Amino acid sequence: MADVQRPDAAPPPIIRRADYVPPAWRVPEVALDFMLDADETWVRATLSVVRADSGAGMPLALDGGGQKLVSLRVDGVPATWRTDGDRILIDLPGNAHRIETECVIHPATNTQLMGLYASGGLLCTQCEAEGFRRITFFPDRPDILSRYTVRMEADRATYPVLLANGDRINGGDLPGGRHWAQWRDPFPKPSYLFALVAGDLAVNRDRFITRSGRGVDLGIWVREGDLPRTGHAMAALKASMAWDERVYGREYDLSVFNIVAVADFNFGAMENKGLNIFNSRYILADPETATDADYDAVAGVVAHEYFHNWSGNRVTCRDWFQLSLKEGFTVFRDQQFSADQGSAAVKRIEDVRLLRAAQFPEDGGPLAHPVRPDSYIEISNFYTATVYNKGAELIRMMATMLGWDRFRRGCDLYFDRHDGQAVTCEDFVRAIEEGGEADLSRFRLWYSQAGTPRVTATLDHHGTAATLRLTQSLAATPGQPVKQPMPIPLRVALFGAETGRRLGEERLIVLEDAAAEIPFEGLAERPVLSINRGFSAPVIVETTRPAADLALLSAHDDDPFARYEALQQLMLDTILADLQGRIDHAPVIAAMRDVLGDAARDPAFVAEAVLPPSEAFVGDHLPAIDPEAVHAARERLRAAIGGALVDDWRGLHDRLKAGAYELTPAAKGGRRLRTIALSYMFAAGAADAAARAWAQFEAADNMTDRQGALAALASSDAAERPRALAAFYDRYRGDALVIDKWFSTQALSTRPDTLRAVIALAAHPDFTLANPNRVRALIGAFAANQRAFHQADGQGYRFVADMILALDPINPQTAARMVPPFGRWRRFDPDRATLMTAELNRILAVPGLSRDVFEQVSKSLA
Ligand code: 0A1
Ligand code: ZN
Repeated sequence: MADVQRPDAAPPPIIRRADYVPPAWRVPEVALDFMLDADETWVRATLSVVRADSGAGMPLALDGGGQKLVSLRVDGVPATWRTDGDRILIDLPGNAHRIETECVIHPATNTQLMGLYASGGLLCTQCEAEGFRRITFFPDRPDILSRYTVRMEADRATYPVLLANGDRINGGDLPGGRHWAQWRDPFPKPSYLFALVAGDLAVNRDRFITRSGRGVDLGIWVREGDLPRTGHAMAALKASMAWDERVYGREYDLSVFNIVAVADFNFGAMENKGLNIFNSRYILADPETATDADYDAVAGVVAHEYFHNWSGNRVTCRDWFQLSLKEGFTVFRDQQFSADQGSAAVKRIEDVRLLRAAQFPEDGGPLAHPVRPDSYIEISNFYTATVYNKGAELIRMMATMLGWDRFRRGCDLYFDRHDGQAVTCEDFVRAIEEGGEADLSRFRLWYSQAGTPRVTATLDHHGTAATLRLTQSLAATPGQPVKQPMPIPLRVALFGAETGRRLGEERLIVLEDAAAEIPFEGLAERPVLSINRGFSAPVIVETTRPAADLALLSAHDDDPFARYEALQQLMLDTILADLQGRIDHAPVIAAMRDVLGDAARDPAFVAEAVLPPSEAFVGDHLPAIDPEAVHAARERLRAAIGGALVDDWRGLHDRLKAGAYELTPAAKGGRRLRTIALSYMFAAGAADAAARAWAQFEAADNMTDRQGALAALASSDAAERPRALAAFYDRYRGDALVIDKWFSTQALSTRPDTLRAVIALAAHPDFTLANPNRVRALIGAFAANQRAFHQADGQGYRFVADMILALDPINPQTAARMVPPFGRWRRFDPDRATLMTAELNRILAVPGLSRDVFEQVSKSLA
C-alpha cells in the first residue's frame, strides 16, 4: 500500500480499528425538517448535544458530505465554525447546547445513491454506512444514538406519500398544493438507520399480531402497477416475524413496519428502523417474471432485513469494524429461517456453494481481511462475503459447539444486556460465553485471522481400530504473515466400506491444535471417512479418499451435505485428473446413476448433487489457472455424463414436465432438475436438445422454466437461440427486472463470442450505468464468466476496466464492486497476469479516482 500514490493527490487516509475513541459529544434528540424537491431540498436540523465524559475541551465535530451549509445557530444565536475537510468543528462553551443548521442538497443529481436521491419519481434515502452526512451535518458514526422527529413537506401531487421511521404523528394539507407529515421514532438509533421516502406509491397493507397481543400495521409500498407482485414478500415478512418470536424470543417493537421498493439501489436492501428500503428485485415476484431462485431470494432478504430489527437495530455496532456483529449474526439467522421454510439440506448446500464461490477466493487473494477488519480506506468496500458469509459461519460454529439451547441462552443474554447499546464483536462473544457457559477464548482468533484454514485428514485402519490424523494450517494473508491454530469443529462419522452402513455415532471433534490423533474402536469393517459433515467449519479439507470411497459416501452417507460433498469431490478429482491427461469419467457416471435413482423422491437435492463444480471452483484447486483448459475439461465431463445417461436425462425432462405451477420445495426441485436435464442433453450433443429447449421456452407458464430454457439455448449454436432471445426481449420489454435477466443470460453464455456480444449489449439502448442492477446484470455477470472474462487476448479485462472507469464518477460503490475479479491475477498464467495487472495499473493512473476504487485497485496490485 505505502508506495502506491494517486497521481493527483495524497493517498486517502487509512482508518484503523485501534484508533477508536469514544465520542466527545452525544446527541440524544434530533429534529429534522425537509422541504423536499428533486432538484433542491432544504434540510433544517436541530440537534440537542450533550458533552460526554470524554469530551472535556473538545469541539463538536459534525461530518458533512460536501453540501452547502447555509446557516448555523447555537442556542438560537448565529455562530461560527471551522472546517476540517468535509467536517465542521464548533467550539462550544457549555455541556449542553442546541445546534441548528440549514443546508441545501440536490437529490436529482445524486448518482452515487448515497444520502437523499431520486429513483424513478421517488425520493428516498440510503444512509448506511456514511450517507447521513450527505443529508445534513451530523456526528455520523454508529455509536451516536438519537431519538428522531422528522417533518417533511412536499408537493402533494408529485409526492402524495411521505414516510419516515417510526409512527406518523401528524400531517396535513398546505396552501399551494403542498402537504406535510411528521414522523417520530421512539427508539434511539444511529444515523445510518435514518430513512425517508416521498413519492407516488401504492401499498399492500396487512397486519401482524405479536405474541404478546400488540397489533402491527404492515405496508409494502411500490409503484401502482407492481402491487400484484408484493404477495410473496408480505407472506415472508409475516413468517419472519413469527419465526423470530418462536426461535429467538424476539418481538417486533413498533406499531408500524413499512417496506418500500426502489429500482435504483446499490445493495440488496436496508434495515432502516421501521422503514426498510429494498432494491425492487428483492420485493417483487410473480410466477411470470420471477424464478424460483428469485422467490427464495425475496424471502431471504425480507427475513434478513426484518431480523436486523434486533440484531443490528436494537443492538447496534460501536464502529464499522464491528460490521459482522450485525451482518454475520443476521445472515446466520436468515439462513436458519430459510432452512426452516424449505429443505434444510438444499439450503445448506446453496450457502456453502456461495461461500466457496465468493468468500474463499476473497480469503485467498489480495483483498483478504479478517471478519473483524483492522483497517479500511472506504467502509463501503467491506460489505463483503467475509464479513457477511464467513461471519455467519463463525456464529454457526459457536452454535454447533455449544448446542442450540446453550447458544440461545447466550443470545438472550446478548440482547438483554446490550439492548439500546452500540457494541463490539467481543461483547457478542462474551455474552455467548457467559450465557452459554462456554470458553471461547481461542475461538476469538476466527474474528482476527484472515484466510481459509486447510485441514488434512487421514484415516489409518488396523484391525477393528482406526486412527484419524488431523492437521490444520493457515496461509499468510496481507498484513498477517504468521497465524495461530484455531478451534475447528468437525462433525465426523465412519461408514463401512462393504455395507455402506454407519459405524457408530457421529462425533463432534474440535481440532484445537496444529495436529491431533483421534482413535476409533470396535469397527466391524474397513471404515470410510465422512468429515466436516453439514460443513460444520468453513475450511478446506484435504483427504486422499479414492473414487470408490467417495462413490460409497455419495450413495450411503446419511448426512445430505456430506453426500453432496462426496460427489462434488469425485467430480473435482475427475476434472483435475483430466487436466493432467488422465481421463476416466466412469466412476462419476456410476455414482451419478445412483444419485439419479432419488430424482423422484428428492428432486431438489438431486439437482444440486448432479451439478459439477464451477469453473472458478476448479480453478481454485490449480497452481496456475488456464481458463480455457478448465472449461474444456469440465465440458468433457459434462458431455460424458450427458451422453452416458442421455436416456435418463430425456426421461427426466419428459417426466418433470410442469403440472400446475406450485411453489412447494418438490415442485421447485422438479423445475430445477428438469432444466439441468436439458443442459446435460445439450452437453451430450443430443439431436433433440434444441427443439426441447424451444418447446420448454414456449410452453412455460413461469420464469424458472422459461429462463432455464433460454440459458441453455444461450450457450448453444442452435437456430432457436436468436429466436428465443428476441422473443424474450419482446415479451418483457419495459420490465426492468426481467430485462436484467436478458442481459445476464447473454453475459453468462459459454459461447466463444460472448465478449463481442457483451460489448454490443453495452451499447444497447436499454443499457445504462445509472442503474446498479443493470450494471451487475451485464458487467458483473460477464466478469464472473471465467471463459469470457479471461479471454486470452485480454480484451475482456480491457472492457471491464473501461466500465469501471466510466462508472466511477457516477457510482463509486458499484464501480468498486467490479474490481475484485482482477485481484485474482496471481492465480493465472503469466500472460494473463500481466494483462490483468496492466488494467489495474491503467485504472490507478487515472486522476481523481474515488476512494472506493482506489482502495480496491491499489490493494489488488499489492
Ligand atoms: N445493511 C444492509 C446492507 C447495505 C449496506 C450498505 C448499503 O448502502 C449502499 C445498503 C445496504 C444489509 O445487510 O442488508
Ligand atoms: Zn444485513
